[in-house]
Amino acid sequence: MSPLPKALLFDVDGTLADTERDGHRVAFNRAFAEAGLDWVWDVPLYGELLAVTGGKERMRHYVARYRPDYHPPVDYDDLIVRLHAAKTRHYTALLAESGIPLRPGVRRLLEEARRSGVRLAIVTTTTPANVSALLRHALAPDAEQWFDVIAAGDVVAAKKPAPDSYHYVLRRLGLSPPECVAFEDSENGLRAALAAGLATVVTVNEYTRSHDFHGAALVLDHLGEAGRPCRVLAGASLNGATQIDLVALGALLAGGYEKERGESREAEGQAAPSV
Ligand code: XBP
Ligand code: MG
Repeated sequence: MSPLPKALLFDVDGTLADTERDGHRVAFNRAFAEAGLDWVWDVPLYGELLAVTGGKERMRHYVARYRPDYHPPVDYDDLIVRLHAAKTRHYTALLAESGIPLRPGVRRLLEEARRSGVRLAIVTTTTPANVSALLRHALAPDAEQWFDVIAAGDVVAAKKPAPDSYHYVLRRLGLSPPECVAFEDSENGLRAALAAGLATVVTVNEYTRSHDFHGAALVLDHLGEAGRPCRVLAGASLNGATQIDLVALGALLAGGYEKERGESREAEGQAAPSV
């Protein structure tokens, strides 16, 4: 059997839980309404806005790209900060009230990793308070302690698709890329993880299904759990397995992934190694 990975690095929004459409988007709209702004982010528009990571950056992008009619006030920078703080308040309240469940297989894999001594980390562009709220409400009251490192929000200046947050986490863990597996749901996230040299498993969602996931070790509908088999959309064959576990991830790392990934950059569409 191949050695198990030493750590699993998880993105949050879209990967641990489907938080964007019914969580972040709703919270942004509540913050805008509260501030008396006529900014309304419907479901399709929000899909376009997700191209920009980070809530503050996303609001600025919306104004620049979609609202030529809006004349920013002199204290525009402060306004963005205030709106973002209000949005965080609404988002965390929403998680506490209605909750957003973890995606299939997430709890199973996290629990398996803990039992097996495989370390866990979070690598996200979302605000730290949002991560705490999601972990507490969807996973367990003490779930923040499950993770050795939580890199969130402005911990690095350059957000995904820059690899900086992954570099930060690898440094803090004291591990090298071939010892770890990253989990992402979006093209921006995948680019960040690949640029840090990490084997990456992508679980798509409604917003990211049509993204370009070239270079991913595996692209799945979800991680799979009992009674809910996962489906491989691209990449390694699972040889009949119906869920991603540590043995499958160890095999993925041992399968000459680095070599294959280098080659696959030249040969568009090349299959990743067989798990
Ligand atoms: C998702 C994001 C975040 C959230 C909003 O990041 O891009 O910006 O949509 O969060 P990831 P904030 O998938 O890497 O977790 O408003 O707190 O920035
Ligand atoms: Mg994501």
